[in-house]
Parts: sequence; C-alpha cells; structure tokens
Amino acid sequence: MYSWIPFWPDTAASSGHAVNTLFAAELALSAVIMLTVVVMMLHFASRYRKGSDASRADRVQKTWHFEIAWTAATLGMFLILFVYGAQIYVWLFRAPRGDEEVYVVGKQWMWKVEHPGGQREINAMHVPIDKTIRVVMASEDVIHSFFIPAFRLKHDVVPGTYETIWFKADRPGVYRLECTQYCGLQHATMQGKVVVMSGPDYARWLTTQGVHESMAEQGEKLFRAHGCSGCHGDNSTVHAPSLNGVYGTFVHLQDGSVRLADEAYLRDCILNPRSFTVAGYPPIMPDFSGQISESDLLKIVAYIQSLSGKQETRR
Ligand code: HEC
Ligand SMILES: [Cu+2]
Repeated sequence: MYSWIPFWPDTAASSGHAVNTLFAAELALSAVIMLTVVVMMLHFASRYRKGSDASRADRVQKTWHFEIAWTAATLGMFLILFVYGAQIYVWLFRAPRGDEEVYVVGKQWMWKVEHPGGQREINAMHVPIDKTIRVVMASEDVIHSFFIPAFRLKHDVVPGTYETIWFKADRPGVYRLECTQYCGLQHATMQGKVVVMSGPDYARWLTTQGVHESMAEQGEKLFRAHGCSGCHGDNSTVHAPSLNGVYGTFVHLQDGSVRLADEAYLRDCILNPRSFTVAGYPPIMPDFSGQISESDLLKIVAYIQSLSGKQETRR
C-alpha cells in the first residue's frame, strides 16, 4: 500500500501492515502540526518584520485561554496516537495459540531454529504463508534481539525466560532476520533469513529435512533420562502432579495465585521450582537449573505440550 513511497521497506506480514498504518498516521499528524507552526511563524515573521507598516496597535496580551486550549488540543491528538499505538503493541506481543510453532534459541552468535517435527536450521527460518506462527524464544547466553524488518517485528530474547511472539506472513519470499542487541564481538554477523513459502512448498520442505524424531519424541527421551518420569510418570508412587493435559490450563499454586501453564510456566517449573509450588503437592521437585540446555529444555516443553494433544507432532 505504501510501496510507492521511495525507500519504503518491504512489508510481508499482518504486523507489518499495522505498524505501517500507525507510522503513516504519526507522520501525517506530525506534518500537519509542524506545517501549521512553520506557516504561522513565517507569516508573522514576514508581516511584522522590521520596517513593515503592519499595524502594531491593540496587541493582545498573553491569554491563558489560548495557551491552555492549544496545549490541550495537541496533547489530545498525541494521546490518541498513544492509545492507537498501545493497542497495536498489545495485539502484537500477546501471542495467540498458533497454527504452527517454531522454537528459536539465540546464542553467540547465531539463531538456532527448531520445528516441532524435529527439523533444525541455523540462521534460517522456514514458515508457511497465511498461518499464525507462534515463536517461542530463549537465549543460551546474553540478551539478543530478534528482528524481522519486513514484519516490523522486534523482540528481546532474554536469558532465563521464554519470550513468545507471533506473526502471520502474507507474501512469499526471503526476508532478513537480524539480531539488534549488541551481544559481543561477532554481533554484526548474527543474521539470517526468514523464508515464507506456500503451504504445499512448506510441507514438502519439512519432509526433505531428513529427521527421524519430532521435538516431542526427543523430549520424551529426555524426560526419562533426567528422571522426570520417576515422579511424573503414570505409574509413579511419588505424589507429583500428572503432566497430562496441564499445558494451556490454569494452575492453582500453594500461595493462592493462579498461573496459565504456557511455555514460560513449564520452564519455571523445571528451572525454578523453589520459587512456587503447585497447590496440594509437597515441594520436592528438584531444581534442574544448569543441568539442561535451552534446546533440550524446549524439547521437554514440547513433550509436555504434546501430552495435551494441543500440538500435533509433525514430520
Ligand atoms: C522427586 C520427584 C520429581 C522429579 C524428579 C521431577 N518432578 Fe516435577 N514436580 C514434582 C512435584 C512434587 C511437583 C508439584 C510441586 C511443585 O510444584 O514443586 C512438580 C511439579 C512439576 C510441574 C508443574 C506441574 C503442574 O501441574 O503445574 C512440571 C511442569 C514439572 N514438575 C516438570 C518436571 C520435569 C520436566 C522434570 C524432569 C526434568 C521433573 N518435573 C522432575 C516432583 C518431581
Ligand atoms: Cu545477538
């Protein structure tokens, strides 16, 4: 829509269009205000220049009515922009349940991408067009920032937590992926590409990656290897909650609070179990921090998700 404007960057996702419109609205409103001020300034400067014979009689003293009215009017206009922008922000950064999920781990200095079916890529992310893609991001070391300019989408990837974003690409093509948070010597090389493909092309791409195990299947093995199944397994004698169906539900905690069991919650349960306890259970869950890598953790999380049948396993 705005592509006729010179230097206008590529737009290829619903988020991109929303941000474009916001930007255009801001630009237009700022232009109107700036033009008004400049035109009036030039007009008065010329009209009352030294030596002009314009009448200087009945000069108006400063009036508070005028002062307040014009300050309030500008404030009002910019507040409208603020509300409009905040609305887009909330929409942009509250990830809905996706048609597809992709897992991203930032690491000095690369983006590791993994698909639920077990397909892995480095510095590349293949996604289908017109589908809501939910991206769960983690960092193995320092703060990175995941930026796809054509989607106008940028989000910090902070160590110690999951950040979840989403997008819906609407134009096939190859788009840039960048890290925009200075993250060490090779920061500038931390780049990649996002490949938006048609549904059938994407399905074909998935099958040509030569994988044998989905993320959930690998997660199930890790779940056993780390001894989780000893307590959480179906025939365990330990009083631990069953993880079947927990993903996506609201969990009641000992302290009376309630948390949505999303990826970030599952991560906290595993790496930070001392900070809270599920209501009705003894606080005996061991702390696994430092023992499981970010990519293994994502697989365990994918496995727990798959127990809810909310994420089919794809090959
Ligand atoms: C010694 C037994 C034990 C082991 C081993 C164990 N857990 Fe737990 N886990 C518990 C108990 C007890 C709770 C509930 C109390 C709490 O929240 O601390 C729990 C809670 C959880 C929860 C929150 C469940 C809910 O209903 O909200 C998750 C998720 C979880 N564990 C995952 C894991 C994973 C993954 C592993 C392996 C890496 C693991 N646990 C290993 C005993 C264990
Ligand atoms: Cu980085």
